[in-house]
Amino acid sequence: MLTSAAGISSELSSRFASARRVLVLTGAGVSAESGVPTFRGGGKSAVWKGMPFDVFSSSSMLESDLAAVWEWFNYRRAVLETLKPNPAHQAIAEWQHRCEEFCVVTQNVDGLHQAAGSLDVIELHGNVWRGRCLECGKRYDLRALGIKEGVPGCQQCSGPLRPDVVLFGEMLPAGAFEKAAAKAENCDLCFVVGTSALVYPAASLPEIASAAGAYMVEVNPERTPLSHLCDEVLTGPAGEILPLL
Ligand code: BV8
Ligand code: ZN
Repeated sequence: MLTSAAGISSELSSRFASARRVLVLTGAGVSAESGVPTFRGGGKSAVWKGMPFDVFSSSSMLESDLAAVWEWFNYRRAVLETLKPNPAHQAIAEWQHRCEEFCVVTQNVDGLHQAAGSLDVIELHGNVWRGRCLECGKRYDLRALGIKEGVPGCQQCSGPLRPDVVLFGEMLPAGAFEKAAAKAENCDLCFVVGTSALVYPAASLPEIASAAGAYMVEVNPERTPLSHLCDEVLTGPAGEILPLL
């Protein structure tokens, strides 16, 4: 396993040039340089109103206090409103034109990969800019809805809306994980960028890619439980490292 600081090995350069099927798995770290706070890492864990973020991002909180979950996600969208993709998102968006088959699978809900131009992004955990009716399932673009306080109502059936995001204890969107796992099983080269690799089932995707024989590259300032699986660990910020490729 090669560990290089910001340098790109000749091995990786030639593999990147010849790879036919490339998979990029991202977590909150890919958005860190856009100013989006990560959930973990650097010895800290995100907190909201004095409680760990995953208390508010949970199915039990949704059931017990939907308005509190809306308050938490309204805050998140307000933070994201002014933030832009960073060079890491831009590099990944540019790569898709260089490979025969290319797929971005993200745990992030911020929509920044799409904003940078990435196509067909698999969003394992949903998207903070979408709402969904708990009664009829109708989806809404929350940018268009202009949410204020409290729980927004469905324009179709007046049922309560929820953020269209996968909370802890909830299933992933139907088919999303299966589609991502199939990509992991078939890729030649797999980048794992900016994830602490603690949340499942997303964190099992690099394991699938590695078991299927992909060349594994991790990009993260810190080591993670995946680092030992990787052929190369590029230690540093994604916004500086990915454009080097
Ligand atoms: C499921 C959306 C099964 C919400 C998220 C007990 C009760 C309930 C569930 C569980 C439980 N125990 C285990 C579970 C399963 C649970 C889980 O895995 N928990 C873990 C924490 C133990 N998983 C689930 O609940 C999943 N569902 O299992 O359902 C099921 C089966 C049957 C029936 C019903 C259900 C659902 C998980 C999805 C949860 N939703 N997000 C929201 O955003 O608020 S997960 C949340 O964590 C975010 O989406 C985030 O993306 C994700 C993972 O975090 P990371 O992306 O890795 O980010 P993190 O901050 O952790 O790390 C950042 C990394 O970046 C660090 O390594 C840092 O070093 C690095 N970095 C920093 N700067 C940079 C950088 N890297 C590069 N460049 C930089 N500049
Ligand atoms: Zn409805």
